[in-house]
Amino acid sequence: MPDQSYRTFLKNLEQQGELINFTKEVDPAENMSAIEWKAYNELGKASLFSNLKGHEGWQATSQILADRKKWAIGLGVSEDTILDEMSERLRQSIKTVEVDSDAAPVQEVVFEGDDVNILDVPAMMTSEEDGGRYFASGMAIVKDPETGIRNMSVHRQMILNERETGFIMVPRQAKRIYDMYAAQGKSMPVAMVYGAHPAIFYGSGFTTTYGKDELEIAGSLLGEGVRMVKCKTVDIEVPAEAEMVLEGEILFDRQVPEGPFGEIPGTYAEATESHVFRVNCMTRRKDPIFYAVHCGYPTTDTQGTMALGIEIATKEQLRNVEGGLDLLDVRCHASAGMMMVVLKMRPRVEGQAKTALMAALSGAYLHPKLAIAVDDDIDANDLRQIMWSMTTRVHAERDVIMIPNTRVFALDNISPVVPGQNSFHRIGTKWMIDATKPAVTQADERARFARAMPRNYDSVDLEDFLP
Ligand SMILES: Cc1cc2nc3c(=O)[nH]c(=O)nc-3n(C[C@H](O)[C@H](O)[C@H](O)COP(=O)(O)O)c2cc1C
Ligand SMILES: [Mn+2]
Repeated sequence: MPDQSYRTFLKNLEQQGELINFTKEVDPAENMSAIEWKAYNELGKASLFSNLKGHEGWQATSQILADRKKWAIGLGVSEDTILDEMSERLRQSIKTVEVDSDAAPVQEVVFEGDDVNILDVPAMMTSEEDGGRYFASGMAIVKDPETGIRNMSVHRQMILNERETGFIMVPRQAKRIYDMYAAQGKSMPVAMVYGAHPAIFYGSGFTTTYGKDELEIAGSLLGEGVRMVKCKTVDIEVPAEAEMVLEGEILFDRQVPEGPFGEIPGTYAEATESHVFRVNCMTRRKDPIFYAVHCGYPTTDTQGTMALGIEIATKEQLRNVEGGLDLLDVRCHASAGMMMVVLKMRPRVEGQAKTALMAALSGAYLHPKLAIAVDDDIDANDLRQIMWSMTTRVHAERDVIMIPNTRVFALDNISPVVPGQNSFHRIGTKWMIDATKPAVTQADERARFARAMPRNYDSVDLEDFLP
């Protein structure tokens, strides 16, 4: 029976030297964010904090899924083949299974009503201008009131008081379901799940067609059904091996001021009005580990998670273009705040890179607005090589193309908000850069665009000569 817990994944990260266990006292309201951000961006490591000021009995983690290496550990796949391996698994769909409460560690401890106090949870003050402490790792499980079909997605929550948080819904599937409840004058029942297996977190951040249960997507990544347990106070099931669940509702009749918040592009979402999540019950493990997702300036888990979703969806999207391309890699760079995607490809004919780029800008996700195609001799994960291609292989007049007045990512501050709409509807310019060499028509000219690499680059091993 494969493990479905969050904590075993953390152990695996630690065993593989990917995680730092911080034992000195850290304060989630003051310095935890800077520590975990630096631990990842300067040392490449995930963080576990076990000495948290004011949060006795809790541990917290951050930056555990910020790159492909950590995702590969989480999903038990090889980093080199992760996109294809995941696409393959995602073609299946594995139903959840239900277990009893006593087989569900997430219900070891239960607090109901006024005994609930979410201020106990070691949520961070993340970015400098944030409006408060946030939960950013909560996976909302809700049900379509007509069909009962589940939806699971991640939503940021500014902590308001012991039993309430904000709840931000970009107009996607959870919002569509909320609108159905609200139209009947009802609040939307919801179970918020924190700290689950990476396959489950991946499912929550992944965009597919409406009506597809993200928990079955998680099952396909796990290779078995996610074990679920019935909630205590709402008619919703939750992953039994999670760390914490907050059961409650999104109120239909109240909005509150929320934000600002450092968001996925690395800029702030302005203070706005937010829906309200009211907690009626908290269940958790007896020794809970909180997943303190860092959302803000890259690189963080937020970009790392969405990147992997965008990469896989883009690869799928390109599958049918011109009957199949020689596509070698797809990279959605965290450093560009999810808004840039790089295609590494071998164009077979002139113009093919541009066809691919158009498709890459019209996929399941709105985030990418800049798409760049590079050749097979370029590492699509290396920004230096990408920049080099953009100067030596791009004749801008011919190879840079802009498509104005297109719909772009809701949080892309540089793109104007559609007049009369809320700030999540933006119109911007998508652009593409064909940084591949001129293709076969000029085969005799290819040497002109080759990388002038050092003599015997491949056979010389620096190690042999180091003092
Ligand atoms: C860490 C993290 C935080 C997120 N925060 C939000 C949020 O506050 N609001 C939102 O609408 N989407 C947020 N998302 C994106 C959604 O989870 C994602 O788009 C998801 O696929 C939507 O689910 P759906 O396809 O069922 O609508 C977040 C994603 C991640 C990984
Ligand atoms: Mn969905």
